[in-house]
Amino acid sequence: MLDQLREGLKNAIKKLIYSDVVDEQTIREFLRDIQRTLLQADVNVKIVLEVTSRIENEVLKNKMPVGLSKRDYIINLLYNELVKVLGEGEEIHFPRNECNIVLLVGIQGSGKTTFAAKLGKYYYKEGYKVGVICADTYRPGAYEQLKMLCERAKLEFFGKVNEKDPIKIALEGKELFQKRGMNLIIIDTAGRHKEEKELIEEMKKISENLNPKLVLLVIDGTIGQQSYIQAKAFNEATPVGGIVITKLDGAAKGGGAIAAAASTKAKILFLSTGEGLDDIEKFSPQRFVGRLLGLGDIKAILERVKQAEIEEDESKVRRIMAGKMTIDDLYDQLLKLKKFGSIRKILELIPGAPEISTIDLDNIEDRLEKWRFIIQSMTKEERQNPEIMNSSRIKRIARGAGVDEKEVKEMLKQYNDMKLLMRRAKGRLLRGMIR
Ligand SMILES: Nc1nc2c(ncn2[C@@H]2O[C@H](COP(=O)(O)OP(=O)(O)OP(=O)(O)O)[C@@H](O)[C@H]2O)c(=O)[nH]1
Ligand SMILES: [Mg+2]
Repeated sequence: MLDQLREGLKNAIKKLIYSDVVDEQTIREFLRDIQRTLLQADVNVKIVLEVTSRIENEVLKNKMPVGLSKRDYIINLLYNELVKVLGEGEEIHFPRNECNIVLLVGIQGSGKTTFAAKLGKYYYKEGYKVGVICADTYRPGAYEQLKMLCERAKLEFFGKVNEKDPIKIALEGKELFQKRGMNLIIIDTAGRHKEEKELIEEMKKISENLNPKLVLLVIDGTIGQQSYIQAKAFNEATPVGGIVITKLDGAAKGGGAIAAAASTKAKILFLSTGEGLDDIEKFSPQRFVGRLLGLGDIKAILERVKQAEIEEDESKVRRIMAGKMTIDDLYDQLLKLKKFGSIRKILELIPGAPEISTIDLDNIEDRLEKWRFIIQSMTKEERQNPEIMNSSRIKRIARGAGVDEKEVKEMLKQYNDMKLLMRRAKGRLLRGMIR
């Protein structure tokens, strides 16, 4: 389901995972990818911008938790934001000793009638005594359709072919089912009317007269943008307690789901994923977003990436040993020091490298944090060719990083020492490797 949205999100994530460095530019690009994907999936612009700007603020302003890679951190933020939009609220509960009334509303063709039977069957299997009422007096054939579905689902059904007042039918049905000791009554309503305004007005009246425990707004998952407006209109007439998204099996873009949930603050409670009576599932935002982001796949990707990083590391080490080291390489190696011990390993490879003592490997962790800011304040060109560094550049970088110029110089010295060391060791090292 929601193939396009899922593909888009997955591709954005993949790109992030496979990018060389996760810098501000990578992050902005990632957020743009996410925006494009959500917009293509018909998520409302306002919501898209809210989601991405919250992620951006978190990533760019907050300090990242230790022990988490930036990539994981960002993916995690995206996951949390999407879950938040889809709503985390309390579960619905129908007390068994009460007569719970559920009113289904929504525009024509959204899937109300089908869902009435599905929902009935769902709770029937949970041991509820379920009665279903057809209060759609507008659509020809609505009565027959629901009656047939209820027969298939083995549910009690009530309706009146010749009665034109839906409130009368609903009240009569309610009374009958109450007498029979039902503890769940599901009311199907009309979806078409001369005008949407009249439809909404009718829903309001039914709701006032029946006093339902829950008003469920049924939304077609394939309609996109409109669902935002629709959900709002229904919600203003009769406060929607929950949302059902249907037709998620087909070409649904899914953005409607996200939009509708966000516009009413009502929780999505059920998904409908096919025409069969058992194609219904209880909605869990965590599971839904997990599926959208393909979290299973992502874990595998992360594993593969780790492997790729090790391999890439080896080629980098070779480059460094050839004396072609950039500031990025230096920083990368220092970062990996904790994980792989690369630098130490390289140094150990060098027979009797007396220069080791000039590189202070001890307080490296404290300084790394500062260096991160310094390196982030450097331009790409400066990182690739630190030779171009001069005092005005150093001044600018120090200001940008919020450190003393001394520290910038110190980092550059460290870089030069390291590079020199590598160059000097190159001949010996290569001979050593050949041996
Ligand atoms: N593929 C798919 N089709 C569905 C789903 N739910 C409903 N449908 C189909 O959508 C069409 C409309 O469904 P109904 O249940 O009649 O919709 P409704 O909201 O009652 O429509 P009105 O009574 O006209 O307002 C029917 O052909 C259903 O079989 C679903 O989850 N997946
Ligand atoms: Mg119907």
